[in-house]
Amino acid sequence: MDEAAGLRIGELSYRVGVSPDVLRAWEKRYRLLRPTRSKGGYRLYTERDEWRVRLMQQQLWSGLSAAQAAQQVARIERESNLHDESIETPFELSRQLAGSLEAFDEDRAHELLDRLFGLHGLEKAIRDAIMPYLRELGERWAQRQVTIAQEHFASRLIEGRLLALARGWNKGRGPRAVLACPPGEQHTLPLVSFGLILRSRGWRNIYLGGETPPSTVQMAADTVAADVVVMSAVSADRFAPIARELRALARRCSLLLAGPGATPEVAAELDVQCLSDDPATAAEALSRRFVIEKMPHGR
Ligand code: B12
Repeated sequence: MDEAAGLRIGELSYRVGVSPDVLRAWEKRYRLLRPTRSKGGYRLYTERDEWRVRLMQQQLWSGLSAAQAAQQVARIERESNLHDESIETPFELSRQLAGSLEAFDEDRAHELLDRLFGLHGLEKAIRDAIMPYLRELGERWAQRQVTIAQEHFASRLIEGRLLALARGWNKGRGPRAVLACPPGEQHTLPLVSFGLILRSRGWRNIYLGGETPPSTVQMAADTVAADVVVMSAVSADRFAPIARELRALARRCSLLLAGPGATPEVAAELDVQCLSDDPATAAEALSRRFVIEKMPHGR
């Protein structure tokens, strides 16, 4: 992690979806952040500070009080003995994770996921370790190098971890996203990952999961006055049979399709926008389109 101080409070606040007031309070009460000062007296934060805030958020979402969460952050930082040269990269951790999951070693897999999230934060963990690992798992499954049992064990364990982080992701004041997969689609992991990154940027999620008919997605979107509805699928075949309903949905709300099934042909045919990036990049790009609140460059 880069230790050079550079982020002003407004930028840090934007990146993590936590208001400047709360960041200052965490600094004062828990010494969570250790900004230096610019010549003009502005607080300057490092990427390590950003990492601490993201970790703090994860602890809060798992139900801890702010004081307990800050203690956890300090403990993880101490135990991890954070030196850039000594920590494993997301790639290295994903290799070890693959080994433990294929050996059905649940405890070790959880330890490695703790380490991955703790050391690298949610966004890097998802983009640089979990997504590449899942892709490779699929390839190895297709080549019969891993069994269905191993693939199911691995994906269920990761799903459990991601959904545990999702607790309370509907709270707050940010824009609202309704997240669902169309009928026939059970591949929910990238959608949950996308929701988690949106959450880390202050969004609220209403998660409907796999196999959800568009009519009911519409009902949820109307009920919560959703800012966007995101539906993802691995194959365009999942969108084709419900084309009429999707067009109707797109007329009533801001519908975005995602995943390998959201091809340019599908976008053109349905006249709907598609998210073509990976979940972390797509969530970041989408949240940049929604300014949660004007954040002054406070001191
Ligand atoms: C885990 C997994 C499962 C789990 C899913 C658990 C869960 N809760 O999600 C289970 C066991 C249920 C499952 C079942 C099946 N699976 Co499966 N599965 C996978 C695996 C290994 C990972 C899926 C995943 O999370 N992908 C996420 C990333 C890794 O996928 P990606 O393609 O790289 O996506 C990139 C972008 O498209 C984008 N993206 C993708 N989705 C989204 C969503 C959003 C919102 C955004 C913004 C971006 C985005 O970001 C990614 C990273 O850059 C994949 C392998 C793979 N390559 O995906 C197979 C895979 C998707 N499965 C496959 C198959 C064939 C099946 C089954 C038919 C197997 C069977 N015979 O039962 C069933 C079908 C279930 C159904 N009806 O949907 C095939 C799909 C082939 C196809 N194109 O149709 C794959 C590709 C495996 C393979 N190599 O053949 N599977």
